[in-house]
Amino acid sequence: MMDMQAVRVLELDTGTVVVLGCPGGKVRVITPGTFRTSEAAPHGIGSMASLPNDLGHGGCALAAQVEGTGGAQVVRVWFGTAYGHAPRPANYSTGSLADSEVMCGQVHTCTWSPSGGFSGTTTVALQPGSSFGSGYVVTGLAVADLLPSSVHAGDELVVTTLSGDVLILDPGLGSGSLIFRTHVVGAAGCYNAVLVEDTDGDGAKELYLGGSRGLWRFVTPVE
Ligand SMILES: [Ca+2]
Repeated sequence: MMDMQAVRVLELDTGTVVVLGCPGGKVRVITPGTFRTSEAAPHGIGSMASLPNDLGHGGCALAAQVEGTGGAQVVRVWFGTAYGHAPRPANYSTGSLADSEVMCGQVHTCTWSPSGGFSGTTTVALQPGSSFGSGYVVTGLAVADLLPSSVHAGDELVVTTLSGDVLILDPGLGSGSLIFRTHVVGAAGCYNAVLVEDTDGDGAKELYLGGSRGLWRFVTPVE
C-alpha cells in the first residue's frame, strides 16, 4: 500500500492544525472548524492557508513540528519534491547539461504561525556537483533527535529518495548541513516510510526505512 499522501497533524496551544504537502508543489495549513454540538449551532467553517510560492513538482515527503512556546509557537515544515523548477537548458539540442540544469530532488523548509501565516523558505537542491550529492525524487522526510549530541546537537532531518539515497541533514538546511550520506539498493522511504525510534529500549534511537527491497535498520555510533 503506497500513496502520496503527505499529512501531519500538530497540536498548538491555539488548537489543532493540519499540514498538507501537495503533489503540485504547495504547502498548506488547515485550521479545522468547530463541530456541531447542538441543533442551534451549525458546524464552524475552518480556514486554509497556502504557501505563496510553488516549490516544484511531485511533492510527497513531509515532516513538521511545533517550535517555541506560548504566543511564540510556530510550525516548522519540511517538504520534499520530485524535482524543482529548472531553467530550459542553454544547449539543450546540441550540448550536455550543466549541473544546475539537471532535474533533481529538493528539500524545502518554512514556518507557519496562527498570527503570522507562512514565513521564509529555504531550499536545498540535490544537484550533481553540490555538497549534498545528487538525488532524484525526495520520497520521505522525518525530523528527530537521531544522532548522539557528540556527533550533532539537537534534531536531525532524515531525507530519502526514490533512487535509494539516505541523507542526514541539519534541519536548518544551511550550506554544509550534510552530516551523513549513504545509499541503499532500490527506493528508500516511500512515502514517508521513515521511523526514528528506540525500539529495543537501550536509550539509543534507530532509523528504520521502508524500501522497495525490504526494511532497512540503521543504528547510531553509540549503539
Ligand atoms: Ca536502540
